[in-house]
Amino acid sequence: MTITLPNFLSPEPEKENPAAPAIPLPAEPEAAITGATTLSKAVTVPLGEGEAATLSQEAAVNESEAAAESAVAAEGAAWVTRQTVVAGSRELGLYRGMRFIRRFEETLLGLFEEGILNGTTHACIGQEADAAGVIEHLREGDHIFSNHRCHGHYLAWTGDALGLMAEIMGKEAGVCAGIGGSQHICAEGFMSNGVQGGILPTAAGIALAKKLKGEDTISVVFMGDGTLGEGAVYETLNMASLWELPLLIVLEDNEWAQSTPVALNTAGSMRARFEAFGLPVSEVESTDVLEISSHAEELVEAVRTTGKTHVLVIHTYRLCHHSKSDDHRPEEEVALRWQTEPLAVHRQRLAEADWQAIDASVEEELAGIVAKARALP
Ligand SMILES: Cc1ncc(C[n+]2csc(CCOP(=O)(O)OP(=O)(O)O)c2C)c(N)n1
Ligand SMILES: [Mg+2]
Repeated sequence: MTITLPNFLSPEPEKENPAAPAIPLPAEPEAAITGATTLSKAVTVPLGEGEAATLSQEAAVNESEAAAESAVAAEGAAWVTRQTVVAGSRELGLYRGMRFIRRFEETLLGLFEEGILNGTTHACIGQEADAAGVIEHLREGDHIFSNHRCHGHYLAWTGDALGLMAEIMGKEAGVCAGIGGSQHICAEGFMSNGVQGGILPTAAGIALAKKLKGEDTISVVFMGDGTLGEGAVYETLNMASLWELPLLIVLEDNEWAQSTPVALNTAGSMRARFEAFGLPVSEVESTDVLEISSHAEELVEAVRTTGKTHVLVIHTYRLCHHSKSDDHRPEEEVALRWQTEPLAVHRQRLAEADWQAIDASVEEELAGIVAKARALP
């Protein structure tokens, strides 16, 4: 079996024909499968059938498409954001992105029970707003590094749900030919690894490469609270600060590291650990995608313009078990946190008919993806 992985470092920016109004969407992964859904490239996703009551769908979609193109053209920017716009609305787009991640993972857990997945899997149920809120500010040429809990980050970045599903099923058409599984994904601008802390030096290395190449792209790494216990993290913080690397560290503090609560695992202040290395820290305790997004927007911009490392600490909560059936947390604690789960929080600002239409369209799309992935050799 020949495995060809995508070139991890983006190619040199296109220099020919600078006048062309090019909007360079990311290249399709080499093992691309037709039908893969794009969730969060700069695209518009129409709502499913039946929602026309509240939105003039086609008009809105056309409007948002035109707006996205003209904004890019007006700035002359050779990039677009990863923001998904559904029926002309960023807020609906964010909801769809999070809903898709949620249902993708719930579906995965069901498939795991069937015994048709390769290896293990860790869901980010409850943390979808982190992926959606941060990644909407990233753009072509940036690089994302993730960990064992990477599906949300991957889907928000690439939208390649079929590639990921096939990968976790161990199919050759998967994004890494079926050998990376749930935790070890390598795609254009994306890498995840299950070795706790191991991705931080890698993310810093890519940030250094960007700096040396004089790019204005950034490297973003997602890590968990329990990973603050890894020594490689602190070596990375030291170098990132000394060398002024264009790196955004996103710490998703979900209060638990597998079976250990943060209070038994992490002494002192998380913020102070980063500040000890002279790194600016922004902290948010929220499951509201818009609140997280506004912090992320500021920090992404700060990293991009100063070229220096910044840290975003998001205090959140994991609503599922650590992996498949391992949960050591008090039931009352988990039940309380379901009351502020990100989809419910964001739904409050949406019209019911709109989010219901999105839910229906996500179900339809996911069913198609699962069917296609099952049928793959
Ligand atoms: C070096 C290393 N040690 C142990 C593990 C096993 N392990 C996988 S996830 C995990 C807990 C991670 O906790 P945290 O960083 O808080 O991330 P979360 O699972 O909460 O998202 C552990 C101990 C590992 N993957 N790598
Ligand atoms: Mg944790």
